[in-house]
Amino acid sequence: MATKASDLFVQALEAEGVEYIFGIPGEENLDLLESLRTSKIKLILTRHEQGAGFMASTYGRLTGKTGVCLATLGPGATNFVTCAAYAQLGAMPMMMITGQKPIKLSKQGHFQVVDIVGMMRPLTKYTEQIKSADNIPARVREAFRRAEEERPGAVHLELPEDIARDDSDSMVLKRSFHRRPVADDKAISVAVEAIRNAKRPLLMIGAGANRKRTSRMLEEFENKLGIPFFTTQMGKGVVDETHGLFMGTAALSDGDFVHRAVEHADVIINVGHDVVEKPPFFMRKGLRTVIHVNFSTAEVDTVYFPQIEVVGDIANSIWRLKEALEPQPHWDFSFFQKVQAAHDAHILEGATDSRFPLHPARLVADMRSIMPPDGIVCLDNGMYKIWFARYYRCNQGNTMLLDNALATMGAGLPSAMAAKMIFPDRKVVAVAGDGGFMMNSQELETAVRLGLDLTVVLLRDNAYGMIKWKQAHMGFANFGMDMGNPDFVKYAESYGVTGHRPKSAAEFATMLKNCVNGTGVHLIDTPVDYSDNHRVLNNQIRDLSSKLEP
Ligand SMILES: Cc1ncc(C[n+]2csc(CCOP(=O)(O)OP(=O)(O)O)c2C)c(N)n1
Repeated sequence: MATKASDLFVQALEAEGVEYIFGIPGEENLDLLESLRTSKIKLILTRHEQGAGFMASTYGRLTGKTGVCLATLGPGATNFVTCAAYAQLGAMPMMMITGQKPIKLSKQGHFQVVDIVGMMRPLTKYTEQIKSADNIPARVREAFRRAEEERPGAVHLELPEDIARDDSDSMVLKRSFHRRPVADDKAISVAVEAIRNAKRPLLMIGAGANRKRTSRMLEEFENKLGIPFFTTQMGKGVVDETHGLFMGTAALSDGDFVHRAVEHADVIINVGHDVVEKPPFFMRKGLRTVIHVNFSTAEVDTVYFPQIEVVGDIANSIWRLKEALEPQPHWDFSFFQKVQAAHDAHILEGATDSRFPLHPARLVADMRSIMPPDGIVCLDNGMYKIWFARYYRCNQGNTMLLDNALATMGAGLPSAMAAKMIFPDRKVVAVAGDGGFMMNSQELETAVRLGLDLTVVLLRDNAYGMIKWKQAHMGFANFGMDMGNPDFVKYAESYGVTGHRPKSAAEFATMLKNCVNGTGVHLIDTPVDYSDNHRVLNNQIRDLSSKLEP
């Protein structure tokens, strides 16, 4: 019996295991919406397509399954642009569904018509208009396959109104089971040889290692071999950062403690890094060997051209490297230990600073002591990201959701909402600046409507702080950075969110604890003191790290 195309589309989504669709429909999606109404899939209505796209991306990031979002044609679809880039650069499996005017015969000319498939081409792994109802099962299956396959990313399907209304005899295609290919034996033995012969090997963990199974393999590798490790921002938590071999997170462009260790290493085992995430500049011709351990070959760049590549499932590669290697008596980690001790002493500074407005290091220390090991902190994009990346120690992967790929503002709150929906039993906090928060603050209404237990920490400096810091660092006068703000407590309350405003650092810590352990949506509006940015993040680090001698 023939099936209506929009029903077939929804059945295909169900066959992929889709639980939620985040979005805002338009009239061109109404057939699809009607098919969704009677399906098992839950529609999560948001207040801006950007909120929906960020939520779908975070769903993909945290589950490894494609997060799905929906918008209408034209203006709805164009609002997805930033989210497409966010998922694509951040390697998050995410699918956008958009509507379109009838393609066979439209009475409305070009009203609201934009070439969305063309617009999505540079932003996605796969973008197609569905031109026939019969193609729906294959298009949907292919979109999911591409979104989830390493390296994961964004995909897009456009379902025109008239096609959605057609009938088809096609049948939904089931997901097929496959395993990732593993690295070649020769590549493993070349890498083993290089690591065995190294004098000062160092391990770097990047975003691509933040996958199921890889954490356990890396932890076993570390425990057996004792090679010091550091992470990129998006590799945080893959191995517990309270591990005795953790050297820190590369959060600044240069001059940090971690960079001194990198300069000193003769072999770097680079697990899951990709050039989208600003790496420490470790390529030095003839000075050290870089071993690229990843799902795919290295994208060649002026900052990255590894000499050895181990390409295949990362967890399997790490396991085989671990099995083939034994700790070597000639490995010398003494300088790394010096760097680690200096770094550890340095990041204690500020943790108990009682100044108010709040010192960022104190904020991070309080957050760490209040959040349980599996608690999730979702950062928007701003100055505090550097402080969190350097100072916050993650115990598990994906417990600090930050975006060091597109590095967009506006994703903190929607990401936290998706995290809470996926893990209702875990504590979730969003941290945002007054700039980034206001880019998607309307999603507070969605959070309240969904009945989420969530805390938003809003850092108020009445400025685009991070750029202000860079502007000052470049010796420019303060210009174009300062703005005013609404009364955030009243603003929160108008959404049904409980608003708080501390008057001291101690009060902030108590408030944060109560909010995290409470129910409902809470917003803590706290002023932040960024006056130490320059002293600590520029001068002090450079001073202290440059004094370290091998
Ligand atoms: C969508 C977007 N617009 C602009 C930028 C550039 N940018 C990066 S950080 C930043 C300032 C962020 O200000 P705020 O959210 O208030 O946080 P703060 O740095 O003050 O803590 C800006 C404008 C960006 N990354 N993303």
